[in-house]
Order: sequence, then C-alpha cells, then structure tokens
Amino acid sequence: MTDNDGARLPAGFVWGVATAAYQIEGAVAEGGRGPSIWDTFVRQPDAIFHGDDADRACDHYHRWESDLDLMAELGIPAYRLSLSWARLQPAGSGPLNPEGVEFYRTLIAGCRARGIEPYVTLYHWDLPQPLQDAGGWPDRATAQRFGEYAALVADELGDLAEYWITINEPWCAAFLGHAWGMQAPGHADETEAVRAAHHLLLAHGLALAGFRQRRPAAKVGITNIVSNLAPVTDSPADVRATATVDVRMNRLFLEPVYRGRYGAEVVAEFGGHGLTDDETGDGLVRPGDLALIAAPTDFVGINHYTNTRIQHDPAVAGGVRMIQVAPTPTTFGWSDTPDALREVLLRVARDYSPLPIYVTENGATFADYPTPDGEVRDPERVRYLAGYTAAVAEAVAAGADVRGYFAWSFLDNFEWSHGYSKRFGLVYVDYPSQRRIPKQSAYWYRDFIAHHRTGRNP
Ligand code: GBH
Repeated sequence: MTDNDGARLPAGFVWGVATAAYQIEGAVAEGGRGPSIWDTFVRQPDAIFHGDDADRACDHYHRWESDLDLMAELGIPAYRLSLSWARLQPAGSGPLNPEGVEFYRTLIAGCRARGIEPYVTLYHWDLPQPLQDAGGWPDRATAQRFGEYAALVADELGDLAEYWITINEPWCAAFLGHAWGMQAPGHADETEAVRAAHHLLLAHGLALAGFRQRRPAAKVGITNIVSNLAPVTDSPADVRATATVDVRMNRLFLEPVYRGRYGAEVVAEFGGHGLTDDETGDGLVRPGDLALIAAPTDFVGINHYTNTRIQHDPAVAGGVRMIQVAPTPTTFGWSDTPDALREVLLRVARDYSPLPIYVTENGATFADYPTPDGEVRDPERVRYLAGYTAAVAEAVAAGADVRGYFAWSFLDNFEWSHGYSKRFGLVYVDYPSQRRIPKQSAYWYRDFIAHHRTGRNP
C-alpha cells in the first residue's frame, strides 16, 4: 500500500494525529469546568443529529492516560490537542481554574513523557457561555478576553509545549456558527458572522502578541481551513462565482493574516457589514487591528477536507452550487482527491507565505464497524491517508515548505452537529463501553511512520 514518496520528505518531518477538547473530553461538569456555547447548543432541539450531546464523548478526561499510552504504542510522534477555554477559565475572564490548569499540565506533560510532541490549540470553538451571554464573537470584547486567556495560558502552561495554534478554523466558528446556524451559537445573521470573523482574527493577533512577550521561544500560528475551489466550466458566471466563494471562505482569513489587509475583493464582498481596510476610530476594524492580525507567525496551519467545483445557479440560495469532486460514498460526501491538498499547499506557499506549513488536520469519515472477530477494517481510510500523505510529499517536491501532517482524528469522536454518526478516527470508539479498537488505518499509519523514520520499506 505504501510507496516511497516519504523518502522525499525532509528529515524531521512531523507525523501526528489531532483531536479537539469538546469532541473527546466529556466531563463537562467536572473539574470546575463551566458551560461553553456547545453545551448550550447541543441542548437546542434539532441542533444535533439524533439528539446526541458531548457530555461524555470519549470520556478522554478520565481516560487520557490510556489514550496516550495507545498513541505511544502506535508510535505516533506528535499530537495536536486543544484546550477547553471553559475548563481553564469558566467565567471567560478572571483567573484560571487551578483544576483545569492541573489537568492540562498533566496531559501535556504526559505527552512529553511518552515521547509525543504536543501541538496545542488555544481555541477549537468552545467559547465560555458567559462570554456568549455578553455578546460572543460579534462583540469586540470577546477578542480582548481571548487575549487575556491566552496570556494566562502562556504563563501557566507555556513552558510545556513549543508549538501553539491560536484559533482553529475561524471560518467555521464565524460562518457555520453565526450565518449558517449549523454550529454554536446557531445564529443566522451574516453581519454577526463578519463581525465574528474580524474578532476571531483580532483574537489571534492579541494571543500571538501575548505569547511573543511571555514565551519568546514558542512557535505560534493560526490554523485556517482551505478548500480547493475551481469553476465547473470556464463561463464568466462560474468563474465569478468561484472567485466569490474563494473570497468568502479562504481569502477573508488568509489575506489579513499573511498580507496585512483584507484587500479590495474581500472589502467589496463584506464592506456592507463594516469590514474595511480603513481602520476608522470606532468601526469594526480599528486602528492597529491589521498590524496585530498580520504580525509574523512562525508557521502556517492548514486544515483541508474538501475539493469543490463551483457553479453559478440562480435557482439555489446564494446563487452558487457547490459540488464535491469524487465524493466518498459512505461519508459526508466530501472528496477523496489528494491532488486537491497538493494544490492548496502550493497555493498557500506561493501566494501567502514562505513560512513552514503544517497540515494540522486532514481525514475522512467512513462507515467502519468492528467485524465479529473484533477488528475494524477501513481500507478506504488507508487509501485516503496513503493518497493524501503522498500529495504532501508532492507539494514538498514542488517547493512548498511543509513540515508536518496531522491526521484527523486520533479517536472517533463527537462530530459537532453530526453527533456520533460520523467516525473520523484511526481508533474506533465503542461509545457504550468506551472500548478503543485501533482500526486497520491506525496500524497502517504506525508502519508508515516507522518506514519514514528509518527510510526502509515496511
Ligand atoms: C474540521 O472542520 C474541524 O476542525 C474538526 O473539529 C472536525 O471534526 C473535522 O473538521 C471534521 O469535520 O463546502 O459547503 O460543503 C471541518 C469543517 C465544515 C469542513 C464544512 C467542510 C464543508 C462545507 N467542515 N465543510 S461545504
């Protein structure tokens, strides 16, 4: 199944797995944790498939030691995890919760003790509910609160990890949460989404500044989701529609972080909601915001899942039809087209940043279940991972400075509004018993990583 593409990857290339706190921890009312917007959202009728919640999830809060043991047994060198803001700072302001600090200190130290390099995300969508009650991300004060939280984390946990990611996928937090109503807080208001987007970016900038001051040796970046987009035909209408989707999903976030301004196209799309490059006194974008947002990071984080063809179609909402290329049958219908990841990496390297790039998430969901003999065979995921990791090697060979790849996800987990119906894990979770079963793909990844470390074929 493997080939030798990895031989073209630089020595020291980082192979890892990723998770997020709310999707795996459970224990939502333990250890002094306060409610987050997701605890609220999952209780809204019809918000989550099957009425699932994440109160227990993978029970990782209680099972983290055996989970890390399993990760170490599988020979995984790096682990991207996220901190629950609501566990660390339940009120969203004020001092950190000592039990939360202790949990994450022990967890992150537990990674290191097992030879697993931690990559820590400060925010993967679980805003403390009190901050939502005060206005949430559409309110500028939330960015200030995040800056304070990040500074406290730098003080109390910053010695434990070298790599830090400020915000995971501001597009999802802003648009799925505030315009599409699909994620917490479940609103449907584009002005809110645009305001949230700017404040999430500002929050990144404030957190980065706090880390620079307190932990000068830390390597800090932001993770954006970048979809590969192309028009269905080269008709002007399809080409225009594609450019618009690119502005709305990709450029809104990439331009300010890596080019220091939103730029004419983004402002043309969102200016009506107050987004501008003129940093006027008391508008959405204020003096100094863009400099904070564009302060140099140490790396570029990219999550990649979809390869989308865009068709102008006045009959559908927004006038745009989005079609997945080569949709995988048993999943969300997202693509299995590794070339799309190569193209995304080359685009980011060419157009946005010469910095090292980390693929901080990439993966797929398949309908995997244990066989009667207790094994989980997921040849589709093995093929997916083999293809996408080879695409990373191709991007490197073509000049992109990609330094690492994190498979989403280590464990099957709470897939947001889809509840437990989607399984992204390399490790199967039997939720009633909480038993973990490494899937065929976990063993494949183990052997693949070992091969790349030694340069030998498995
Ligand atoms: C990531 O988000 C998250 O960081 C992670 O927590 C999550 O579990 C994982 O991916 C798997 O979903 O182009 O209209 O078809 C990915 C969020 C949002 C990406 C929806 C694909 C398709 C929108 N996804 N998007 S569309």
